[in-house]
Amino acid sequence: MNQKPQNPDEQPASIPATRSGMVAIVGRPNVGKSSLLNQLMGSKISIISDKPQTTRQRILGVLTEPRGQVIFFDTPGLHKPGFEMNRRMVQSVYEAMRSADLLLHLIDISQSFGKGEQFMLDVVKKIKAPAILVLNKIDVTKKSRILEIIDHYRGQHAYAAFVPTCALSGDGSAVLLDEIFRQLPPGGLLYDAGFITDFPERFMIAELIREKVLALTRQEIPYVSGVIIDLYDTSRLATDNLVHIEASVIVEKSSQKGIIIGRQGGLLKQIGTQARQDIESFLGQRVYLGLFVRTEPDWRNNSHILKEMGLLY
Ligand SMILES: Nc1nc2c(ncn2[C@@H]2O[C@H](COP(=O)(O)OP(=O)(O)OP(=O)(O)O)[C@@H](O)[C@H]2O)c(=O)[nH]1
Ligand SMILES: [Mg+2]
Repeated sequence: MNQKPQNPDEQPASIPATRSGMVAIVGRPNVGKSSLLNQLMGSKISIISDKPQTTRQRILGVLTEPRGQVIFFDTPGLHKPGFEMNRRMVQSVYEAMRSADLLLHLIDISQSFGKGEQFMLDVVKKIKAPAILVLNKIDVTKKSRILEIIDHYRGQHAYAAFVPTCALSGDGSAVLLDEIFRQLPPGGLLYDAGFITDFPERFMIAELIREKVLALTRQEIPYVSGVIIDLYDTSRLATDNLVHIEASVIVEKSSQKGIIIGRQGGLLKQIGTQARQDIESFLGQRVYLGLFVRTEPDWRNNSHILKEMGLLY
């Protein structure tokens, strides 16, 4: 998965890139940004959950086609930050927006327009790069509302285009991709044609575990949980044909630890089984996964832990 960005002078002649650039996918939490990235990429790069604030940092996805290359940045949903972790999350959104050639401003059209949407819109308006308004979740919204919403946004910002999508099914993705290529500046490949993302395997494994924690817990647990990989050992593949992984789910209080472990360890076991299956298909290897739960009070303000999680540099 990881290959070094190529020297732009050494472009393969077989892929004549005509347009390329950075595209930041931005919006409020939970609107479907990561789902859309995965649809556009045709593979799972970014984890998804029904809880807000799932994505905690910028996630890179590089799509290479004969017509060019799109460097997508999936970003955390813009929200009011209460912890160092969240300040860092929000900062990463602004950084992605500032370096983008194009914004995909994603909205959930099944939700009514409120203060949060206005704030997001005001942020988009301040960015010089063109923006496409992506009206997501059309599957759960009346068609008549789509035109209404377009009218509302059109009155407030000069969007380059308006594209309705369903990031669950992929409806609208092809139209959106055409529009993205139309808006991008002419340019060659910025990464190798086979390059997809820049994350080390360890990070993706931690994310896959966190995704299961998010899916299987409720209330404050998704927000107070993080994952650290303690061991990633491929040296025993030759003897037992297993990649050995040990990981800790970090929470803030012992009561939360109890919830994640569950009755007789049931929930942790479920998290571990589901995560292991995903990790095995991601790595294409059989995996031994040892999962632990650790209490670290106030870890979301702890720069040492945030660094370990890759949320702070
Ligand atoms: N019905 C419907 N649900 C969708 C659609 N797109 C995404 N979802 C759901 O919306 C929820 C949030 O999706 P994500 O892709 O994680 O949203 P996000 O914007 O990346 O969220 P954060 O990372 O928390 O900011 C998940 O439960 C998705 O399955 C859609 O087009 N229709
Ligand atoms: Mg996300």
